[in-house]
This record gives sequence, structure tokens and C-alpha cells, in this order.
Amino acid sequence: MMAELSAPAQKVVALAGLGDLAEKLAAGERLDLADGVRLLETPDVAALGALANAARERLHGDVTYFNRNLHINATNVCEADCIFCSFARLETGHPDAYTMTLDEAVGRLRSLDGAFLTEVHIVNGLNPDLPFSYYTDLLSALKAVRPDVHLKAFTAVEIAYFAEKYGMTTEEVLRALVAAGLGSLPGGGAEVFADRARRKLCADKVSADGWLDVHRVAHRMGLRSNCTLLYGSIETLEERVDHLLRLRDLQDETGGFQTFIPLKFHAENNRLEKLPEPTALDTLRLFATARLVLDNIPHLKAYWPMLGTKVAQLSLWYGVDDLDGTVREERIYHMAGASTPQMLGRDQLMALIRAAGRIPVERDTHYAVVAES
Ligand code: V47
Repeated sequence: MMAELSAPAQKVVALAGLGDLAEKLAAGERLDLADGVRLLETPDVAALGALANAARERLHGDVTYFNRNLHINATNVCEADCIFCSFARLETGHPDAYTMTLDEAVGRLRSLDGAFLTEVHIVNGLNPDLPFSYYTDLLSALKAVRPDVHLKAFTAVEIAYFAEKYGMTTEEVLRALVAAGLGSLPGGGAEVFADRARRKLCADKVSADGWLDVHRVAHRMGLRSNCTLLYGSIETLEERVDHLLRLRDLQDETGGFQTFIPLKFHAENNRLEKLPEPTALDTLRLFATARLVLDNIPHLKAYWPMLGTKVAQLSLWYGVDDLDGTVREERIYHMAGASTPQMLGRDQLMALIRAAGRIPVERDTHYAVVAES
């Protein structure tokens, strides 16, 4: 079910030829593959935005969440050979490869010198030269410095890699990480689930079913997680919607996803350099379609370091209710050509949200409201 569309919005939607989908949504019916593709193809992005905004306002009104977080990418050494990636280096010893010592990684948190934050987000390469204790020690050392901070760490691709490399089940890996301080999983590594695209983009990392299964196990253990789609490289519109539907199916089963984050493909310094990047209109269409198809995932997040602050701000009228975050230092997209700043302060984030006519609310990882500190 959606919020009522205003009479002028109903007119715009009807003129765009989307009246039947508006009726379907108003009746609480779910969108299917063909519906999703129609939305992604519509030239009338304003009409699509009106539909998505109604769904967004039904869930969250004018509230737009943000959080204060720190990103750590502790190593870029990675065995996987994903053709879209500008961050990874295949081997330790490559001139651009790095692996932080635990002191260096924890120093990133320590150097904030007590500055307020609620979350550390950690995503790494699949490094063949590290023992499992590197990751558990990293989590416990971060917790020792700031016990109050939530650790959202390791994509499902990393978890699957740990299970295989260190001879454990997914559940054993997750139990050991939780014992060391893990609080939830980020949504990265999903890329595109469809076989055709996945074989081209990232043939040698965990399969779509493997990715989904790590999240299934995590959700059954009571952990929450996020999910993503890498859009705008070689995938078709059908493959984008297929990806959304597979996420929706798992969410029906477990209810453990908090947030969907579409990740916009950046084309510099990787093997897809010749591809044009998605336009702002493609981005708005995808966000709005995701809001409407993913009727069971509560939050839709715009990750401003990859979208740019202007498109991220605009997205707040195309389904988005969450702007990630202060971030502080981002490597994955900046190595792929993102020209956004490395961090936004709390005041800047709040001003950006207010200027869009929305209400900023600081959240923690589980969307509890954080009182001003
Ligand atoms: O899995 C890599 C993507 C992801 C490129 O859960 C690229 O809150 C675009 O996990 N162009 C990692 N994308 C990032 C990630 C994440 C980010 C923000 C929030 C959350 C969350 C999770 O980055 C990878 C991959 O899909 N990526 N290279 C590129 N050239």
C-alpha cells in the first residue's frame, strides 16, 4: 500500500502511462519483472518520482536519516579479479598494494580523538596472506578503543572467502566474528546476481546464491545486514529488476535486511573504462524503481561519495530516506574516479537534507534515533 497520490500527481502518473501500476500499488499488489522494467524505461522520471515518493512518505514521512561513521579499508590485496574494481591489487608486494597493521587500522579510530561516531564500516579485499586472527583481532582491538561503537564489517563475499580459506562453516565464521565484536554485515559484493552479468563482472568470487546464503545464515543468527546492486556497467534492465526480486524473496524469508544501497558504477582505472557511467536520470529511475519493488526492505540509502552530493540530495524525492554518512575516508570509489569529498560533517549533511525540504534525523546502525551529543 502507498500513501495517497495527490490529484495533480495522479494526473502526471496517468499521462505518463503508469496509471495501471499506480492502481496495482494502491491495491497493495506487488510489482513484477515486467513492471520493474517498464519503470526503468519510463522517460517520465517525474511521474515515477511521484510514485516512489508516495511510498517513501508512507514509510518515513519527511524524515531523512544519516549517521556518523568511519570507513576503514584495511587491505586492498584481493584474490578476486572483478573487472569493474579499481581498488584491488592482486598480490602483496605490488607497488600499490597495502595491508594495514592492526595498529594502523585501529589508529584510524584512535586518531578521531573521541569525536562522536556510532559506527565503523569495514570492507576489504580477499587477502590470501592473512590469518583469520587478523580479522578477529581487528574487531576486538577496535572495540577495546571504543566499546560503544557498532562494527559493521566484511561483505558476504569476504565471509564466504573466510569460510572456504580457513575451513569453517559460514555460521562458525560469523560466530567467531560476533564474539570479537561484529555487529552487522554491510551490503557489498552483491554486484549483479544474474549469471550472464556475474560471469563477466566477477567470475571468480562467490556466486549469487552463495552471497544470498551468507545473509540468510546471518539473519537466522539474529544479525542485520544491508544489500546492494552495482548498477550501470554491463547489466541489462531486466537483470537489474531480477536482482531486486531476488533480494525481495530473501527478505520475505528472513526479514533481516535493513537497507538497500544501489552502488553507481565508476569507470576510471578499471577494465571497463570505456563504458559511459550512468546518467543522473538513470540513477533516479533506479532508486525510485527500487523503492517500489522492494516493498519489504524498510530503508533506501543514497551513498553520496559515489553519487555526488547533488544527485544524492535530489534522490530524497525519488524514494531515498537515508544518506550515508560522514564516512571520513573512502578508497573504493575514489580509486575509481569519484570526485566527491572524502567526508561530510554532521552540519553539512543536515544542511543538505534541510535544503531538500526534508527533516534530518541522526541514526545509529539499527536506525535508533541518536540524541544530540
Ligand atoms: O562490493 C567496487 C562496489 C562495493 C566499484 O552496507 C564499485 O552500508 C562502483 O560494500 N564502481 C563495496 N562500485 C562497498 C560497500 C558499501 C558501500 C556503502 C555502504 C555500504 C553499506 C556498503 O563497492 C563492492 C562493489 O560492489 N565497487 N568497485 C566501482 N568501480
